[in-house]
Amino acid sequence: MAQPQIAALYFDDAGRLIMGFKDRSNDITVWMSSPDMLVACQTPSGTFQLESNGKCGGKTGALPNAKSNAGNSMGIGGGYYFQVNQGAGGHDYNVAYGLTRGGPNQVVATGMDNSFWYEGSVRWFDTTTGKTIRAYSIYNATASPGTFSKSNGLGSITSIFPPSLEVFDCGRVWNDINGNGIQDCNEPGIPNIKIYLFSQDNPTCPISYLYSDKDGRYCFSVLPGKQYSCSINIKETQDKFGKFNVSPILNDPRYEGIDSDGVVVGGNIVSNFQASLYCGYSFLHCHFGIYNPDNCPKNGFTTYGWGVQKIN
Ligand SMILES: [Ca+2]
Ligand SMILES: [Ca+2]
Ligand SMILES: [Ca+2]
Repeated sequence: MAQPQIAALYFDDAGRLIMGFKDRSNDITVWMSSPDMLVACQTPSGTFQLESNGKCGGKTGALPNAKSNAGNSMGIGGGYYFQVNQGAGGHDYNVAYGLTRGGPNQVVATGMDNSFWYEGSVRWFDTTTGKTIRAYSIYNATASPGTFSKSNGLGSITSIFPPSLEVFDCGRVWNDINGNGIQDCNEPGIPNIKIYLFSQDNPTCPISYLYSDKDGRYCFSVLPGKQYSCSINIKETQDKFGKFNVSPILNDPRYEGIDSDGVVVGGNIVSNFQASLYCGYSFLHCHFGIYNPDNCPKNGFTTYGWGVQKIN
């Protein structure tokens, strides 16, 4: 007696739920039973609706109004979204014991007898059309049905992706015209400022440095989770900008991506941080706001000044 199990689940690029079914009876009996693959699509209310007559989520797949090799109607509602059959003279269903992402808008499935009898195979499908893209034979065991040859001989399948993307910590040196410690929309970046990156293990010798671009921006490549400091040198910055005050640092999470991060340590403005644990770009740690105090007389801000007027 058939004992079907959901053996694999995969949400494809469009959010469809693709399910692979294997038959447990294949593991414990001497006859064979074919695997199956079905898809369910999300409805506007958020539930999933199983394919019917080869249609799912408004799309028609590969085998609407499908007929089995014996001439019978097959599939839920009389069809199949995916091209699960082997073709004339072959099996009506030959995937999927296991399945996973096989590329953009593709699912790859383990199955049997793709091109020959007694074969274990993998097969790719276009998830937007349900059609077979390509297939490979993994083994061919010329034995009778009910042996390993076509009885759950292949299990799950897993995608292998390249190593994670790099981690970058990006910042900006900007003219904080109103001295509030936030990058407001009218405040320009300052180009050509040298920014240093240190490991906190060795705060005397920079790992690298670079120069801010025309918009004051820069990005350091960093290792996930490692402790770093980014800094600008007061003298070097003064040579480019003239006298300046350093913007106040804020502790408001709403502004963490656009606030000023540096404090004065010796002759530098320094921000200590831990690099993100996740790949991609972080904008939280290396922003340096400076402003000309003559243009921005403000009461109440701490001034770190050197070569600057005292703000009263
Ligand atoms: Ca500002
Ligand atoms: Ca902050
Ligand atoms: Ca910040």
